[in-house]
Amino acid sequence: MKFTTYFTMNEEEAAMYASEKLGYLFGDEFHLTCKEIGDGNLNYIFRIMDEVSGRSIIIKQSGPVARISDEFKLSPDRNRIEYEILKLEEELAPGLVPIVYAYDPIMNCTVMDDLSDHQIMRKALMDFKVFPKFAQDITDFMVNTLLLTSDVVLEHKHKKDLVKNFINPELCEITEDLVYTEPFSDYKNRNDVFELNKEWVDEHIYHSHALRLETAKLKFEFMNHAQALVHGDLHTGSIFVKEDSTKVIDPEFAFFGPIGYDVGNVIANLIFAWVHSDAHQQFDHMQWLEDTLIETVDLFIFKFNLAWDHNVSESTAKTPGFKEYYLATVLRDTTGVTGLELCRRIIGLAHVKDITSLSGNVRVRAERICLSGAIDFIVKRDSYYCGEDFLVSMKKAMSKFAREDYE
Ligand code: SR1
Ligand code: MG
Repeated sequence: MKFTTYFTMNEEEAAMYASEKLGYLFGDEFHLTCKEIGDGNLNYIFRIMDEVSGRSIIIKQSGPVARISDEFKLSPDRNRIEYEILKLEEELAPGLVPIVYAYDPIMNCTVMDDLSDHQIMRKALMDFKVFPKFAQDITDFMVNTLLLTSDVVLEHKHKKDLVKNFINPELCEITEDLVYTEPFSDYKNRNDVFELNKEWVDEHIYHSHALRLETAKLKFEFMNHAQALVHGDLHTGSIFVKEDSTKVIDPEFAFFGPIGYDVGNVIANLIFAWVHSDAHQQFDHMQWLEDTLIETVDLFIFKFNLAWDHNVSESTAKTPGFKEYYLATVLRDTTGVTGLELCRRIIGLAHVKDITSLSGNVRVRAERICLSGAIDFIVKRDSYYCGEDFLVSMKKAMSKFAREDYE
């Protein structure tokens, strides 16, 4: 087997692939075994273990269709994008992404560090764990990968070359449909609304003209604002954590889009963890999440300001007042995207376990809290200036749905 023609591998074939192509990563003698460990919506993740050295690596292979549904036919070029972005992100935000070793454009796979000493953040938060360095790390990651790939810092022709290289139409289309369009109209009939919330969603979401209008504006912002190289899917399932380490994975949705897309995704997914902890009445964990949410927004603003002053190279961007204007638009987009992500994970096709692990009226209440907060984030996105503003909205949303009424 020479792996000269593309096919989707099984465990045995992935082990053979590693023996044939990646032996140099293991030393003179090796005995490789393989397990497929992917639980995401799109790709196959093979963990290759060498029983001689104890070393392990990951091979991530893209198939021609998504795992979640073969309705999504996707270019395997997403694997190249992921490989190239992980290399760039390691330069911009060292230590915050896995190291990549190889990319194979025939088999459409990328080889990278095995992070099995870390845990997927969503799962860890659902087990009520806390990560004291998270807000510091994720804001370093976002400020460095986002501001430093924008026109504020990069030479414009270089930036436009990057825009060309990271054009990602098929994965952007998924986001345009699943995040910006379907949750507010269900025109493709793919939404998956929890039975007990169907009427509520119909009344408060599908029948809201204000929401339809504001999400249309946000969608065109996403499609037309090539502001910086965004990760494009920065939820807690794309983040590995352990107590003293954070690693951002899975940047296959990356493209040049609005900075707020990444920041809003992080905030929304902290909110999912928060309602999950609330549903389990884990009040200490909720408090940690509240502090982390506030710290994430406020540190992002603080570091963005510092990084701007330190790195701005564009002459007009140095005009007094421009930084404040620019940051205000980033916060406005962040707030809108927080609302979009909250809606689409509850109404749309792709859910999150923080919510789906709940049942009955407890889930009904958790969903309504998220959706009610989301409506404010989308419609009033101009009036959020700091972390506390986000928390105030979510607490207001929670106070509308008394726990006793949903038992
Ligand atoms: C068809 S892909 C569905 C979702 O999974 C990915 O992780 C992205 O979040 C996408 O929207
Ligand atoms: Mg992913």
